[in-house]
Amino acid sequence: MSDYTPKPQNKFTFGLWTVGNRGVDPFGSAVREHKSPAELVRLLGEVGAYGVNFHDNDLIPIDATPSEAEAIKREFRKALSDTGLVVPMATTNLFSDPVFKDGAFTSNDSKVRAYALQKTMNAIDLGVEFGAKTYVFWGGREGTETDSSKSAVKSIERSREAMNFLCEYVIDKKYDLKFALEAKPNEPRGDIYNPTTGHMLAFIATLDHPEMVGVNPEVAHEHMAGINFMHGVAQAWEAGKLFHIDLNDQYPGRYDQDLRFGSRDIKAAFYLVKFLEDVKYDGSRHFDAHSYRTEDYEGVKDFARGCMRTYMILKEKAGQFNADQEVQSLLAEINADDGSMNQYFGKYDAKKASGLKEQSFDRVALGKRGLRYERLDQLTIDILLGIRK
Ligand code: GCO
Ligand code: MN
Ligand code: MN
Repeated sequence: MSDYTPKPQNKFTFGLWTVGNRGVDPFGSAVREHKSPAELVRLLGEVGAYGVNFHDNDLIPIDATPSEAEAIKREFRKALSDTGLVVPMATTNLFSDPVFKDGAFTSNDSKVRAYALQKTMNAIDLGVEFGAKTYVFWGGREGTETDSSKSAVKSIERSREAMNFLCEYVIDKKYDLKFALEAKPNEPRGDIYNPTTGHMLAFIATLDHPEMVGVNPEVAHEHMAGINFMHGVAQAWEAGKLFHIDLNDQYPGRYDQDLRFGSRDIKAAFYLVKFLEDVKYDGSRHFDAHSYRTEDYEGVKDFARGCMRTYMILKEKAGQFNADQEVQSLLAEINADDGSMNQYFGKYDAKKASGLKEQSFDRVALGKRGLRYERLDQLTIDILLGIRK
């Protein structure tokens, strides 16, 4: 029997807002009582998490007085040291307050844009105070319901200006902090700018300090857009931009569900975990999800334990896949290469190009070759369903 107890090296983290989610939805009010940040840290300690992340206002309410803020921080710090939990990531709430109803960095109102910058600088200070090394930006309100209201180009320019300003702030303060931008196609706005991880990667390349900025892809967000999450993660990884990751689950074509990791699409979750483990991604495995509205706090613990357990089971399955003789011999057969084409690959030169133009190919024979992907996929399914030893 394998041991699925979470270990610090798994780097499993949760946001205060995830286990602290009280089940409010557009049709109903809270079903779980409020718990303080310190209480939530203790809950996470109990289930074996490694770290906790927060929005500025998860920790300190937006209207708290300086002395209230100090008291909350003291209690939170004590809970961290009692449980051994760390704070690897922090972020800003630029979406809940009515001031952000038309966006923060992309608002048409210059006072709102300036306030958003001020709030973010303060939130960065708070995150750094607790040791965060990654700072996430999720622009939930940076979008529109009607495109009569804003210029899409101007909004990208405003987003860029804000990111450039905040990168300089971090440099100026000599903070050891990098930014991770999180895309989402919609919700809460009708449409959100930079809707996918791919859009974010293109946006980052236009910044003044692209080396400080990467992405925080989220399973649910890419599934809402109907695209393959692992492919986006792989592209970010290949570009050296996978700074953080938000794990959860989601049925495509629905509202933002934030389901327990791996509870909906086991196969997609498997390929994702296999990817992260194969490339030795060493960042946080952050669960940005919440328990069903049917649950009390015992159910919230079941939810949190379930996210980590499923990850570890899938990690074990990935190891099994990699060690499976039949899988590996099929992969070897599929990738068999006699090296005869090597002369044509790599950097272009005119001799290669003319040589390649002379080469004759048996197109019909090449097209007839069966690739055995049905067998390979069934072996994958057998591994996932636990019948292959
Ligand atoms: C969502 C987002 C958020 C962000 C969080 C961190 O769909 O609501 O995923 O949970 O991840 O604000 O920036
Ligand atoms: Mn989300
Ligand atoms: Mn998220």
